[in-house]
Amino acid sequence: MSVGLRAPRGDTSDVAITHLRNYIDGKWVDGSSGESFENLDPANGEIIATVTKSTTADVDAAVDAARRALDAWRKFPAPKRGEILYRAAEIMLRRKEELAREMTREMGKVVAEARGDVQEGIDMTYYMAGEGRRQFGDVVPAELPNKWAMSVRHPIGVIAAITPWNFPFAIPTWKIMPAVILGNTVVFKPASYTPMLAVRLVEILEEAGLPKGVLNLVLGGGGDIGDHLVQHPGVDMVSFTGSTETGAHINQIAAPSLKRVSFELGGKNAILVMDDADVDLSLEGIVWSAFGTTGQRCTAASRVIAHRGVADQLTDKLVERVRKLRLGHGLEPTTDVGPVVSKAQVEKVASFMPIAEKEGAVIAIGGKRPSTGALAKGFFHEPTVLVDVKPNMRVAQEEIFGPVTAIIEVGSLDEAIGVLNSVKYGLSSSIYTRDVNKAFRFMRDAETGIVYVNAGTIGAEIQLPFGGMKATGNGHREAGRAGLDTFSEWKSIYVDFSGKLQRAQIDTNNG
Ligand code: UN1
Repeated sequence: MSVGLRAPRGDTSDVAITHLRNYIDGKWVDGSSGESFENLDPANGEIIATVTKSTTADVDAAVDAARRALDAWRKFPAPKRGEILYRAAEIMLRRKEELAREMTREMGKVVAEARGDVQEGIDMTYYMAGEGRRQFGDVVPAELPNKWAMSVRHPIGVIAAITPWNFPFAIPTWKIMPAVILGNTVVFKPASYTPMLAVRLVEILEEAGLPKGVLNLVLGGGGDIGDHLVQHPGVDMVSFTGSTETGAHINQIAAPSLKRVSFELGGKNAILVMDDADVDLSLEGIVWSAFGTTGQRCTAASRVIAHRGVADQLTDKLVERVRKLRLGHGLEPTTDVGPVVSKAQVEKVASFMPIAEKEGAVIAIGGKRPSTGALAKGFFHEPTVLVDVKPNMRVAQEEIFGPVTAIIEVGSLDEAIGVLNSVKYGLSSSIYTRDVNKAFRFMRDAETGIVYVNAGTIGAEIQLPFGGMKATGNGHREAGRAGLDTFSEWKSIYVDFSGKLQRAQIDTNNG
C-alpha cells in the first residue's frame, strides 16, 4: 500500500504526496538502501511521489519470492488463474478514471489518451483471463497405431518484466497477464519515471487475489538494478520494452545464460500518402499519429512519405493544423499535446533541431521549447514539422521519440516503399491510397510488424500480435495468441498405449 505523506515543499503543501514501495512476497516494503527518489509531474516539475530506491539485494529477494511461488502457481488450475485476472479487469474498469488522472500527472499524456492506456490494459487483462480456459495445444494423429500425440504449453519460469514509461499501464499488462495466465511468476521492474502506475497495477492484482510471490515489484533505476535482474540465475526470461540500445545491452549480458529474451524496441514509423489519397483523411492520421502521446509512442509516425503530387498541399495543411495544437497540462481539457516525460528526454528531442538544420532540413513549424509562462516549468517541446528532409538524414533514420515528424517527398509507390524500408527499424507503417492494387503491394512489401491502410500508425488492438521486424525486436511478439508463444514453452507429448515397442519412422506399416 502507498502511504500518504505531506509534501515537503511550500508550494504544494496542501497536496498529499505518496510514498511508493516495492512489493515482494505479498508485502509492501521499502528497499534495503532506505533511499528514495522523486517522481515528478513533467508538466510543471511538481513532486507527486517519493519512491523507494531498490538495491540488488531487493532484486534477489524478489527473484527468490518468485521462484518459491512458481511450483504452486504452475499447478494452480489455469481457469482459476483466469478468474483472478477477470476480477482484476473489473477493478481496473472501476478505477479507470482515477488511474488515468494519475497517469497524466505522472508522465504527461493527455487524460483522454491516459484513459486509452488504461483501457488497453483492461482489454489485455480480459483477453488473457479468457486464455485461462483456452491455451489451446494440438491433438494430432500419431503415425503408429495405439499411440496418442499432443502438445501443451508449459511455463518458462520466473519472468523479469522490464517496462517503459510511455504506456505505464498497458505495456506491463502485455507482459504480466500472459506470463501469469500461463503459470509463470514475475519480477516487475517498471521505468523509474512511472512507478506510481506500476504500484497501482500490482495493488489491483493483489486485491483480485493473486497469491503472494506470483508478482513482485522492484522500483528503481535501470542502471542500479537492471543488469543484476537480467543476469540473475533465478530469472528464466527477460521481457523488455524500451530503446534498441538498451535491448542490445540486455541481449549481450543475458546471452551467456541462454535465457529467453523478448524485445519490443525502437521504431521509425512512416505514413505514406499517395497522389490518389484522401489528403484530408491522411492529415487526421498524421496529426494523431505524430503528435498523440507527444510523439512518445513506439508506433508514432515520425516520417511522412508524401508523393510529390500531393506533398505541397499536404505540407501546407499540416502546418496549419499543427499551428492550432495547444500545449499544456494533460489534465486541462484545452490541451492537445502534453509535455515530454522528462528533462533528459526533452533535451534529446531539442537536440535534433540543429542536427536537422545542419543536414539541410527546414523547420516548417515548431522546433522550440517554450521559454516563458507556465509551460517553461514543464518539459514541453513544440509540435514540429520538418520539410526538405532526405531519406538518409539523421532525422529520417533515428528514433526521436518526441513531437517531431519529417516530410520526405517521393515520386512513386516503389520509391516510397524503398524509403519506408531504408531504416533499421520495422514496427509500424501506413499507406493512404484509394487504389486497392497499391494498398496490397504495400501490405506485401512493408517490412514492419504492423501495417495500416487508410489509418495512421498508432492504435494497435490487443488481440493481434504486436511487435516489429529488424532492429525493433528479436522475433517475438506480444499480445494476441502470439503473445502466448512468447511466454511459454511447447511440450510435445506422446503416449503409447500399444503395450509394445513401436519405432517412429521405422515401423511404417506399409511394407
Ligand atoms: C508503444 O508505444 O510501445 O499501437 C505501444 C499503439 C498502442 C500501443 C503503443 N496501442 O499505438
